[in-house]
Amino acid sequence: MTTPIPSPPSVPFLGHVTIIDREVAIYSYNLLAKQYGEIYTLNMLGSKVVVVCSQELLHEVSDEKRFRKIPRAALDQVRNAVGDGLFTAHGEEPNWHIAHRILMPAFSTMNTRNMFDDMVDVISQLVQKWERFGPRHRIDPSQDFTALTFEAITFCAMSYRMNSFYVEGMHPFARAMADFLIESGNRALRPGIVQPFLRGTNSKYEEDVKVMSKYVDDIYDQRKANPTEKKDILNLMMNGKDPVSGEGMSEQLIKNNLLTFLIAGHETTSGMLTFIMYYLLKNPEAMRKLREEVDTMIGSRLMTVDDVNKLPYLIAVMREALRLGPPAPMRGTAAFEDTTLKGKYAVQKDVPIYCGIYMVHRDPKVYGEDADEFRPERMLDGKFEALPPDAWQPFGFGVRACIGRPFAWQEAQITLVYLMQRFTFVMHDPTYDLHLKQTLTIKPHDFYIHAIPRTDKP
Ligand code: MNH
Repeated sequence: MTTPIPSPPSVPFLGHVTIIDREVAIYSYNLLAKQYGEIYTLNMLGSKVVVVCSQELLHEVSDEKRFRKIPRAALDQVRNAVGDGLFTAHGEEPNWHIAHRILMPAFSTMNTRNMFDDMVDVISQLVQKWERFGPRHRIDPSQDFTALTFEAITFCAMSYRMNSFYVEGMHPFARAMADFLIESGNRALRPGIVQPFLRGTNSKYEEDVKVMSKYVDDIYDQRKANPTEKKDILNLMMNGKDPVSGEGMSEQLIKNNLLTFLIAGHETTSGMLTFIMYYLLKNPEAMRKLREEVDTMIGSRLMTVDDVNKLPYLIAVMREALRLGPPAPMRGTAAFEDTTLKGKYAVQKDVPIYCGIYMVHRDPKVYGEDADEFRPERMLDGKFEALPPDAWQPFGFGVRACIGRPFAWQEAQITLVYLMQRFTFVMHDPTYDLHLKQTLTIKPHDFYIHAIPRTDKP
């Protein structure tokens, strides 16, 4: 016996697209979860999707024997720029397997340690900028963290300086990328027959792809012209051979993956850092504990690579911020065969299942009645390890999980230690309450801070 999956009322033809907020879609999905519970189904322009919102259901659909990633609506549009790069490839595309096998060792925790000095180089640029601006300058942390993470991925992985800290406002690449991602999201919610008429929008979209590709071509050409011995990720892509097929990566595949790393590798990490800054400023006790930990464990000496993963409260802060603010708030999967969830909700094969990570991270059955509160303590002292499976999944799952996790993890730790050692922070507007900006990822919107150089150095 199957039970029908709940569904909100809908309009003919468009189905439910009109009830999804154009600016911050995740607010709508979250609201629908509050109204309809842990599972609901929507009709998006004539195609059915199922949304799952609880740990139990996320755990069930995280079974790789029954389900596999499908690049869902907006992600499929991102293929317009990066094709079969790792992030957007369909699992069955051979190029995913080749790139995955060549690149996995490069992004390991061990190899990421080799990038420590290059990360510090980039983080020092941010520290200098904030020191020079001084306490009265209003900082847009999301913009400066985007410059930081963007510079980190190009410099550490490709030994290429974009010089993001030396351009006024947003870097041209970052701007083109943000606009490209927003329009990719809009396209997914727009009936296909409308698209050809949006001439202005379409030519801007193509222009943005060109701007991004121009940087990728330059990174590639420069390396071709000036080979180095450095074992960075770009060299690995150019020279590495797939241990299984013996094949290397073609020029096109390398470029698709370069652009993939530029896109997937910085918006998410800058979102994480911005969420952390917001939650620490909203929770002074957590800020105090973190500062105390950094002062006790590191003090005023320089951080070294051996300090990475050694600060438990810092790790708990990062986990808790990723719980409440998962930069990638949803991911898409689908069943190989017709199946039922919890033995009662029928789901046909290949029907997109949206995993509502943002909602699962607030599941009251797992996180209790104070699930909406920022409490790093719930991630400390073995409590994180004791969470039920898949209750915390900000980096995706299984073979298609995030390849850049060790990179982001190390980068965020160094950044936070450097900032804690050198500044205290205040919110520009103490009454600010979190609201989100969504492109492909989410991050705090209109959030500003001041960084005050510390005079009380331990
Ligand atoms: Mn990342 C996949 C989140 C940092 C490169 N990343 C994913 C997925 C999530 C994710 C979720 C799975 C998406 C899906 O199932 O469709 N990533 C993050 C977060 C951070 C992050 C929350 C930082 C915080 N990611 C990074 C960094 C890089 C990177 C840094 C690059 C250096 N991520 C990727 C790539 C994939 C991915 C590449 C696709 C992997 C694959 O499918 O083989």
